[in-house]
Amino acid sequence: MLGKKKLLVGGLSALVVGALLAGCPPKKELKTEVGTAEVAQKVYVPPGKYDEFYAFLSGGFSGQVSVYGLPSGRLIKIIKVFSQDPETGYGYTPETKPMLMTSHGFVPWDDSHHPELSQTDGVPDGRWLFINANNVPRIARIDLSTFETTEIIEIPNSAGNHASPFITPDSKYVTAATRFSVPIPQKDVPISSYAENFKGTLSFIKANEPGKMDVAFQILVPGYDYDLAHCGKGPSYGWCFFTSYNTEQAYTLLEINASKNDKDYIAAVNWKRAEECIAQGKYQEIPATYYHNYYDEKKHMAFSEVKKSVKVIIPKDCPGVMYYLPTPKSPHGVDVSPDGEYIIGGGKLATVIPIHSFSKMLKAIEQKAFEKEVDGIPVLKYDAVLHCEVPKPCLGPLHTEFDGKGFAYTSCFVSSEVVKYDYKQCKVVDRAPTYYSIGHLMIPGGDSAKPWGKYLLAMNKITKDRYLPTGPELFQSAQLYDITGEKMQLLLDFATIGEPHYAQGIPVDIIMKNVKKIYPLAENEHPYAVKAEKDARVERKGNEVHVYMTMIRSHFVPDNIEGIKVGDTVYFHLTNLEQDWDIPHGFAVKGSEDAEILVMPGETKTLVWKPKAPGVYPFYCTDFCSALHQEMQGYVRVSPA
Ligand code: CUK
Ligand code: CUA
Repeated sequence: MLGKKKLLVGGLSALVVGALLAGCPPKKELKTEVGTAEVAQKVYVPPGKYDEFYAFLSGGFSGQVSVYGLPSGRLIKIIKVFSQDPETGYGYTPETKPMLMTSHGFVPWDDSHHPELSQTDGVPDGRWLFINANNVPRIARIDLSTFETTEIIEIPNSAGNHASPFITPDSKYVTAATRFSVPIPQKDVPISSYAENFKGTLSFIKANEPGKMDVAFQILVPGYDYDLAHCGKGPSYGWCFFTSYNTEQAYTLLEINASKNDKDYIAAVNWKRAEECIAQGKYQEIPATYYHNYYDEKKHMAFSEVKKSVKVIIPKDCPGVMYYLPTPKSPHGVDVSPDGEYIIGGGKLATVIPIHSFSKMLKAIEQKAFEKEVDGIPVLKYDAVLHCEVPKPCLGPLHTEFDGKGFAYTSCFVSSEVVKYDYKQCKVVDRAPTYYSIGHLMIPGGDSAKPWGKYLLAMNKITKDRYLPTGPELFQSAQLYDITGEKMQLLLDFATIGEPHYAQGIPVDIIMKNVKKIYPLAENEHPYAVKAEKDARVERKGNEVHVYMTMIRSHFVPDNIEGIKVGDTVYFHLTNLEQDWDIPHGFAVKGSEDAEILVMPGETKTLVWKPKAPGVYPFYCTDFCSALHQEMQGYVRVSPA
């Protein structure tokens, strides 16, 4: 069907594909499983009933996070993170604009790949969700009591923050790393001086105190490309693992030039050792400008602070801080089993799935089973750290999740399937096709110490014929599988927002018990809040006019505003006096160059407006809030300057 083989391998050179195809099992005919009443029942959530799991999917190039219920696949929320959102005013209002400040100025967009839930004792705890920005390296914290972004830290000395934000089991740190090696610190050099001038950094970001995210330290590493990460747990607590491809150090035509080496690396970083080196002063404090933005929930206002330097560890000054584990071949994902012992690499171009053993790694370090050293970083012997290679698993293995019952599930992009195997015995036990070309997969808790191994979500890169045609642009496709039986069973397709790379899932009760329903008006400390209609007013300060306005079903106070002149800047500060769940009011004024704003119960938000010509302009509530919503409106009169 679909000329599928051509479609899937189109991006790889014939040589590589030839090598890949040799030694792999014959691909079985892919066919859509026909829905049955039994399958339908497994995903049917009756009207008015809740799903079992929240699923948080990254928005990829939409820069946001989308929230779905599983197993229904119902979209229940879009969380605004790295992109402006005209629906609510996020990134437009003066209250939220500081969230998107960076050392490059105001950046209204990014590319978000990996959501990661906070953990306690290695188990997702539902307090926060972290997510990376790939383009301007940043990590955001989302507060899961409000589903709002409350903090964004920029990562200095980095480019392409991809191996991020993978978390330690106690939520002490989240990781960040350079996908693109660059001159560190940045300088103007020929690109051909890559080998000599380009470096990478692996960063550890303090994550366990809301409002206090910061770069704890960075490790300066050879100029490879660092792709993904996962941190150790249980016996491997204190370590994080990062895939490192392009050990060829190619800087042009990477498709060919970065695919030459038979093995690249997984970097094993001992962050406890790094902490010791920091405590002993074995680091360099180097100048670096980066932003930390945070949202004060009582002031309903974001603030930015600029940081000026960062602690950098040079591996040769801190022996034992990291090792390289040879790993075939251009590894993409790296995933750690729930018990913390097995480290699985997904070599995009590999014909096996290598599984490293953490205990063997420790032994190899003790016995100095080194193949060589790179910039003071020992490269361990492959055979000394390898638990096994899963033979002939699939084509193009990328990412792995676990079900907590001894099985690993790896996504395979090229052969477009999920392969299930016993990772201790290294034996494939099942495979299921995906439609089409899976990237990440997700099992709720599947990268934690305690997976809830009931469903598996495949996030596919190519949709093709899965939905009704919508012109050249198609949404991407997610597919839900039941993994409770011996064989995986496809249950459901649903469309996604942007390009979901990774996702996280968690039982709904863990989140639901903390969810807030309103912002208490009494606690509102916004400097322009008004808590009663009698305090609503208009104040002029030179060319600035501040309108302290209230909204409640179904009117604004004041609703007739005069005395505005062309050349003024008008600040409409709207406080929603409601204290009922799910009664937001909106505000839009004719001709505003900004978005509308949507104000939650008890919240204050500001719309800035610069009228350009005399006249009378209407404003209105944009959110249908009562039977008299259509009456919720007013006028502003603008006179000549
Ligand atoms: S990446 Cu997209 S499929 Cu950015 Cu984690 Cu692997
Ligand atoms: Cu308020 Cu519609």
